[in-house]
Amino acid sequence: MNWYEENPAPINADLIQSQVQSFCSLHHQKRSIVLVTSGGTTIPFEKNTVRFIDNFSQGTRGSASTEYFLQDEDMAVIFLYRSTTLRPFVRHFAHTNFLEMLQRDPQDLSQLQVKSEHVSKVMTTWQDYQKVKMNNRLLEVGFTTLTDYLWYLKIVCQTLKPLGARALLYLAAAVSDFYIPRQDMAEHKLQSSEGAPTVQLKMVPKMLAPLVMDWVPQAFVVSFKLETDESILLSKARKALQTYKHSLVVANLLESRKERVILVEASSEDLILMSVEELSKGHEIEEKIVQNLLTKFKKKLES
Ligand code: PAZ
Repeated sequence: MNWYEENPAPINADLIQSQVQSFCSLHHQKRSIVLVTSGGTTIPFEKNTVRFIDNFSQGTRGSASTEYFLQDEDMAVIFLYRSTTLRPFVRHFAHTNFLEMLQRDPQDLSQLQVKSEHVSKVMTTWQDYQKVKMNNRLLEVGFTTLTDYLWYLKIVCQTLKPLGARALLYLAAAVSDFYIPRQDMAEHKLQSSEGAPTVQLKMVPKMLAPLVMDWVPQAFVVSFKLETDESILLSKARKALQTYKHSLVVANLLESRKERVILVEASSEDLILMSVEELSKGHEIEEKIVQNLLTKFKKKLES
């Protein structure tokens, strides 16, 4: 039995399918479509979930990259993201209490206005967002569990297949390698009175294999490799490329992921670095990653 037979689709799978289908039909003739995955998946312990295994990913990479892809008007983005993590545009206010950004309008006390110190940032972000919204170039699909993520990933990929080489996959989500099969999950909240549970995790099948071979065989597929031990990072990235034969692996270390990444291709490597000055001015490494990838993607498309 394959993983999809063992794990039933989420109840809203048909709705997601029809949203993705309409989005792809809208852009099919004129644009390339990028699937950006972002944030981490959860592994629930119980069917009525109270506890779950999670991971660190905040969705900075995915949400920031989405904004840079959207700066190119030839691109539309499907943003498949962990529901509680950062989203493009609104991320700029994620650490601000929005009630503290507002005040009464002195001319009309029944109205609220944005405080002067926030106006410039709110205005530029709002304008960037409006530009994208006007052409409907962003579709956001939220997931929580590994099961949601793997089902939506398949649905999106199969819908992108007809775009051929005009589909770009940017798989930055931190997807669990282990899961608890549904039949082994408790129905209700695990009870401490029954003692510490023994949980046997199973390996999640590597979906990059069917994705590259069957779901989107002509797409430009970029996967990410995260490690904490620098000595194994490049060899693991190269191994992934050899195994799955996709376009490129972005290799990064947990500690330095905002300052340094390596784009690994079959016969070359590009080191992308941020200087202290660039970082202090608020520049983001995702801008350089996306520019580099778009150049490669367009070159392949034209060849
Ligand atoms: O989401 P974030 O900005 O906090 O982190 C990004 C990242 C490290 C999850 C991403 O760059 C990445 O490497 N994703 C793949 C992780 C993996 O190897 O499974």
